[in-house]
Amino acid sequence: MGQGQGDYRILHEAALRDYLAEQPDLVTLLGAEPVSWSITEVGDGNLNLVFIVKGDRGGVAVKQALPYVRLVGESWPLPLSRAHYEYLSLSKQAQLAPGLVPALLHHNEALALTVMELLEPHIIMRKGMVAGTQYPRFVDDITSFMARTLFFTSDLALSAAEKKQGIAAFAGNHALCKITEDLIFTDPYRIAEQNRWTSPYLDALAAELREDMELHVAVSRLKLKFMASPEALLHGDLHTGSIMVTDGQTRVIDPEFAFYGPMGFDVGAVLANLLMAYFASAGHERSPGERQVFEDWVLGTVEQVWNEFARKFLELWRDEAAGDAYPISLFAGEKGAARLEAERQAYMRRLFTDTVGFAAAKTIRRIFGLAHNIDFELIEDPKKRAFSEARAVRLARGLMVEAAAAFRTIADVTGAARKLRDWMPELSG
Ligand code: SR1
Ligand code: MG
Repeated sequence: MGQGQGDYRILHEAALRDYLAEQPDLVTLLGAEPVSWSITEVGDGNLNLVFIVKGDRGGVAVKQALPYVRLVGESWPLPLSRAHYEYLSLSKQAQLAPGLVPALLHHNEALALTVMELLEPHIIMRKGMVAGTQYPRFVDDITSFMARTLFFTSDLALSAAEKKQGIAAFAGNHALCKITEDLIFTDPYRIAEQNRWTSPYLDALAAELREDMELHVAVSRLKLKFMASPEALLHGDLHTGSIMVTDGQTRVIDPEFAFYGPMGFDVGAVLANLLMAYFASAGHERSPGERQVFEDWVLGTVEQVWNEFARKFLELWRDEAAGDAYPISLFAGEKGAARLEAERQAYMRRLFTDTVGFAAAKTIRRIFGLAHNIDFELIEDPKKRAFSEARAVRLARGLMVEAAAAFRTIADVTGAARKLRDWMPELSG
């Protein structure tokens, strides 16, 4: 901390060892023999370097932002400041949702480097779900994380001044927002160099999406909401690759896309990634019985995530509303209390509609955009993969275009997903 700008350099193994050896607290944690520490680069995300460092006393995870998008290379520069926003949001999340994010051990602003608790034996949830694993703590933990981080950074909990300071603190993270604006809300619906899909099987579907004006209107409304609705501090990239799990623990990682945006973007990200795991399940090696059990668990989880999130969010609103929105003096007496409660229910209906729309956008981008996910990518047979993807797209189109009219409850969403389980789309090629 307190380092000057311009001191940035990429720390590969030897330089990282030397750097960590100069941090007394980390040496105490790892063990006094830096030369014996094992250092392994394990980053499999799209943007950064991630190292696991282990000594004879303990281990840490080290994340360093690269000055470019790792997935693409140096031709796509990206500000190092994202490490600052990640550190800032992790600190806030630790305060609001204790025990649900990794502990922060060290941060160097100039090196865009953060040292965190090593999460072991946790694995990336997406990998576990590809293997068909169920996570019993997930619903309770992720709904606490979302309800608390979203509620306590919103106008329902904060004064107008505090809220605006929060918005200002994250406003500089616009390069990361721009990635989302382009890769999620724009490119999949037009010809873009970086798009890809399971060709030739989805060629016709990709072309249909580019001509589908109802869809273009719906996704543009969502894009506007994303850009112009600073409701709360979002994680900003809350997919199952940003969640690490064991049977008994859940930790949310990687909030470098954090900014003040619409709450439904985070909740929709979680639901989308569960729904994609559901559709991908048909393409993975598992017996019919195992498949059924896993898919039932996933759809049950989709329902519980929304229901529990809504319950916890409303409970916070009823018990801990200290913000400048909905002044209590305007809702005095029994009549006022009843009217405010009706308004809370209306607020949640709007949030549900946003959530459903954002879930759809998050799904379509993983099938036609630049960054795909292993749920589908690890289905080796491209035709099987295309069937799973086409089913997910069919649901997503309905969710996006008919969000308010046809999907009023979470059971409407899971019911539609269930109906598409064995649907055989016509594929190109
Ligand atoms: C160029 S970055 C591509 C994607 O990786 C991140 O995980 C975000 O989802 C982003 O959209
Ligand atoms: Mg990430």
